[in-house]
Amino acid sequence: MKQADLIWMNGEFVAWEDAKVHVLTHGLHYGTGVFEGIRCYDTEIGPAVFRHEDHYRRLARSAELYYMPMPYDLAALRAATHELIGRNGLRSCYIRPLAYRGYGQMGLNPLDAPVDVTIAVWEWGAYLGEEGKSKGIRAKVSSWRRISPESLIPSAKASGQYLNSVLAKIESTKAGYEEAILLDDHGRVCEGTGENIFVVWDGRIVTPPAASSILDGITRKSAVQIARDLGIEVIERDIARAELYLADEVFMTGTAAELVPVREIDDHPIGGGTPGEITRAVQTVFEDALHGRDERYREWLDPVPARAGAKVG
Ligand code: PPE
Repeated sequence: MKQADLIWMNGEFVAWEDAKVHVLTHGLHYGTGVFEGIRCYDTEIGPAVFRHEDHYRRLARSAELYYMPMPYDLAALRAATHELIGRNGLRSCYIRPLAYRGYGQMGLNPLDAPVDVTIAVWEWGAYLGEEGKSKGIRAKVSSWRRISPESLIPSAKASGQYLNSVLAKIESTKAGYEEAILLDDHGRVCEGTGENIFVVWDGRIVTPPAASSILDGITRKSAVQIARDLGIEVIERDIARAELYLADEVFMTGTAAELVPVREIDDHPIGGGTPGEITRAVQTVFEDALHGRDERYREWLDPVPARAGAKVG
């Protein structure tokens, strides 16, 4: 990975190489952490964070679901992120806030362990490759099922929950695919390992409902709004596995991945095996929105204040 200079840890800016934790950190053993993935873009109005507050609101909800009191509020985390981007001298970056049960208490009851909060930023290019974004990726339906709401909380972005995604990712990578698609216990399509999924038939976009076993992605919400603004109908309903293979178009969305067309699933070419018209239309407006080129979506951008932009040290 590409290193930056400073990482924010519990209110302090520390050197990248000094941002360390004790080996008996609770979250390291039991996955008791919640996190976010956010991106800052070099936009027409300067460096700006995409849907900044929405991400920190989701972090707070994930923390609440795991009984984790957040020692910093949204305003403090937002300001810390701005300052961190500025002090690292970055114009565009990925932002990774993490709140986790720290050192001091072992055993499964985390309630007496401290809650530590860190924010890291670094330059992270196209998550599924530049070619994936332009030509589309190949995906495989995973043999691993998406975590169910009967045993975990699909809508929470919690560290331990990602073991499920990690298994699916390893399986699809070893099989030679760029991404996995996970189904739920009933065989309904859920999402990728780190992306939501959209399917197009007959000019309409279909995506699994927010209350299904998915992470209710912020990019997902953005894509839905953009599609509707383009006059494209978007329906939230369950999707069967076989429907994927017969789709005209499929695409995935996520902060890290952005909007990526899917050109093949389980060796079935999707549409003509190249990104379709609707995917392209939504992707183009989405990229414009991210970079501040579309006035309609300016409210999604939170500019990094100029004073935070001065590289210190
Ligand atoms: N589903 C999952 C399981 C998921 O992890 C993500 C984000 C999404 C959907 C899309 O959500 P949103 O980013 O709000 O549109 N995955 C994050 C972590 C990726 C990683 O490798 O780490 C991300 O994209 O930042």
